[in-house]
Amino acid sequence: MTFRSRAFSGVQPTGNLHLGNYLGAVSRWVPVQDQMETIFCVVDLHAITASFPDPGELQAATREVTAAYIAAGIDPKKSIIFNQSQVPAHSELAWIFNCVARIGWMNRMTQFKDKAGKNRENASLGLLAYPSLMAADILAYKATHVPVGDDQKQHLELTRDIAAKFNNDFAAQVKELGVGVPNPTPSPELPEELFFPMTEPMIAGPATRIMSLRDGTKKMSKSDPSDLSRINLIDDEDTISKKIRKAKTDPEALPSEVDGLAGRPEAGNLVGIYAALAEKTKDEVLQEFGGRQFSEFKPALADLAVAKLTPMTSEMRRYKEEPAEIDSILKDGAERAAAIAEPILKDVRKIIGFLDVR
Ligand code: AQP
Repeated sequence: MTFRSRAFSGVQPTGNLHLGNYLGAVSRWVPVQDQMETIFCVVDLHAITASFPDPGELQAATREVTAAYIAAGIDPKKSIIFNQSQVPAHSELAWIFNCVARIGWMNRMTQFKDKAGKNRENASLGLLAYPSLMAADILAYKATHVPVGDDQKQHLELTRDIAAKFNNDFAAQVKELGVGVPNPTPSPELPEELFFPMTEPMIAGPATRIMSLRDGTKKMSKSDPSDLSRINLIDDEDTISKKIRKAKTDPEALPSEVDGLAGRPEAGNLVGIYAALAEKTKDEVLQEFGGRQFSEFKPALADLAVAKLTPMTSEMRRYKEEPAEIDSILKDGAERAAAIAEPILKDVRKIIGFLDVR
């Protein structure tokens, strides 16, 4: 017996989805649907860790992110699509993982440091425990693969640390109950049988970290106060073109080889965006545009972005008029997700020794 190949990923329903979320995550999920079982979650429990959004806005954003998944090519028949709060296994396993993970591990997370800022004492406990909930999201399904952007690398390493500690701490019970799987890559650090897989990140391609259009050293992000820093998936043609026209650049022409992008973060970012949208490598893009000025490259990038993104935007607008359709997709997804997670949680309770009297 081996772990079944299964991918899990998600996006928070906080504000508008942007080009970084699309290129770094959602667009890359589409081909995975044909490679393995896929579960895509709208992670609303994560969306309350920084602060509680307005309830109506949280609901609207949950439907909007779901619409974006479908408009981007996630097929609700092939993939499970649901919102996290509807499957209690996430919260239950997260609590157990809070007791597996060490405070020191959490304190080292750079995303926590960034988001908590100087006022760490005042950040919610949920923000500190965010990576433990993320580990639960993945391992409640024993997911073997997680397609995400580069910024999630450290959280995925922590997921593996939690899985490794659980597998080691409970190795005897796992063996006794017969709920383990032979470790596919035997190592002295892990027992022969694993309960949780050692999940592999899927972080690849030219757009694993899309940067702000205003500052090539900062990640494109929903929480950047400047709307000009990002392209939102709901932006119309004119707005997309305007944002690309106004994007920060340098005075040099584009180089003919990727090495020439070193020390030019804004140029590197725009070439990366072009490459990802055109499904080409950065080298191929520079073969075409090397030696040309931004005054020529930016209009070509704007045309490409408009051609790629606006059909999706219209589809998202259509779904906005059909909230019942979205809700029924989420309901079906939550039932299918719970059917996978619940037996896994049942085993976890047995392994730990929670008395089952039901
Ligand atoms: N700039 C980015 N480039 C590539 N991938 C990105 N992702 C986010 N930003 C970029 C990927 O999108 C997925 C979901 O992200 P999330 O919604 O969980 O939240 P986030 O990473 O916190 O997104 P933001 O925009 O940066 O939100 P704020 O501003 O609230 O922090 C993940 O796979 C992520 O890698």
